[in-house]
Amino acid sequence: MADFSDLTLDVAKLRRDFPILDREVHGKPLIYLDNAATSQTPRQVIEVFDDYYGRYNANIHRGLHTLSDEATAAFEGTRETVRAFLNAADHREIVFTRGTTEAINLVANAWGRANLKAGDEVLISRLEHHSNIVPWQLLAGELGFTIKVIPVDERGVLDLAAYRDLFTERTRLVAVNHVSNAFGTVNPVAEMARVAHEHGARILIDGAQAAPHQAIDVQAIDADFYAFSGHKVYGPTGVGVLYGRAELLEAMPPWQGGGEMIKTVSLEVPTTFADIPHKFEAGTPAIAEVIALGRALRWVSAIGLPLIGAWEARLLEHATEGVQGIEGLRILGTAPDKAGVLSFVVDGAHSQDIGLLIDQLGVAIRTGHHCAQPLLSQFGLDATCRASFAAYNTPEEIDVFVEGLERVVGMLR
Ligand code: 7TS
Repeated sequence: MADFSDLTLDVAKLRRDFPILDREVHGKPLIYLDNAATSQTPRQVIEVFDDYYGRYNANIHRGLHTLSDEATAAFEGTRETVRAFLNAADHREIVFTRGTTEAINLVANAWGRANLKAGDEVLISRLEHHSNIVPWQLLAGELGFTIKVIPVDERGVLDLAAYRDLFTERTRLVAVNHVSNAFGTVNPVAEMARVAHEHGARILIDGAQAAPHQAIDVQAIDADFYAFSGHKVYGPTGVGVLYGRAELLEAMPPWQGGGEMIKTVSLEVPTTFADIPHKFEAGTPAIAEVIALGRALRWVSAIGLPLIGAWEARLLEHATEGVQGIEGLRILGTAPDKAGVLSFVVDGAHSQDIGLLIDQLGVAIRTGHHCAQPLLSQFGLDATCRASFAAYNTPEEIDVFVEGLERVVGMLR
């Protein structure tokens, strides 16, 4: 069994922050191992909604009354929290979106339309989530640029030599995830950024699976764009972040038009736009969700991402050891640098059946293609089972999961 004794995480105390962990599923204590899809929410974050709607619900930036001032201060205060969380140089580089998906679509539509044309090349990887594939395909269909794909090896590791060879003088953008949601591979994004910049290309990093597990430093990575979602980092759904280098955001045209994103609107002379980041935040945003995201990031930072990452790595080690004894089980994704994701298939047992049966034991795992069909197809698969870990998971929960999996597989094979 993996040794947890050197880690100072007080997991019993931390679990008391999560009301949902007290519930039962099918009469069994919930064991929640679908954190890569959505992590659970601590009460400190849930309380933000009561506080906001009970005390200072008002539209922001339109002020001149106390409630609006308070809401605006809390909303804009979160921008500084996010700036610090990503170690961005300037809070104006933080744009609030609905999530990672919307952040990538924003870059595709605003930066992409202004900077990509027929004959240009965009590099993505075979590890991508559909949300970092389809926006580029949609735009390529319109603008006529080419999408080239960085290959992965049998471990789920990107082939960096092939990556370097894919660059030509027409390469404009690399769009790649920091951590793969399907296999857990951690990609060397700082090195990839260095290569991209050497070739005069920009790099967008999908950090949806990285932000919950490791400290992010967009300046150290030298990222041009970095995206993540609130609901995977102990925050609410409906909110996410696009980090963009200030000079790029400033040069980009707006994507969506509406209130909040303008300086002046005229029917006679051209409308002028707000400064960054507000130029990219048309309409009333998810105010309570943004403020709650800030609370979630402070909750995470108080525990510390290095400790959370180390804890999850130990859980992964423990789970990997545990499932290896199960006959017919094959782990997908064996990269040396891996986040807390355990993807597997079992010969003779359908992934969906495993997921349904283990749910009867109170264990929530994910089954399916994980929105990474191109990756799974390389392995001749259309689905895997995936257990993914968070700070509140325990070695005892992993033991229940492994024993349950043994039973379920025994029933199915
Ligand atoms: N990128 C990655 C790497 C992801 O894992 C996900 C969501 C997204 C983008 C999209 O994030 P959203 O918040 O905009 O939806 N991944 C998963 C998953 O693995 N299972 O459910 C959602």
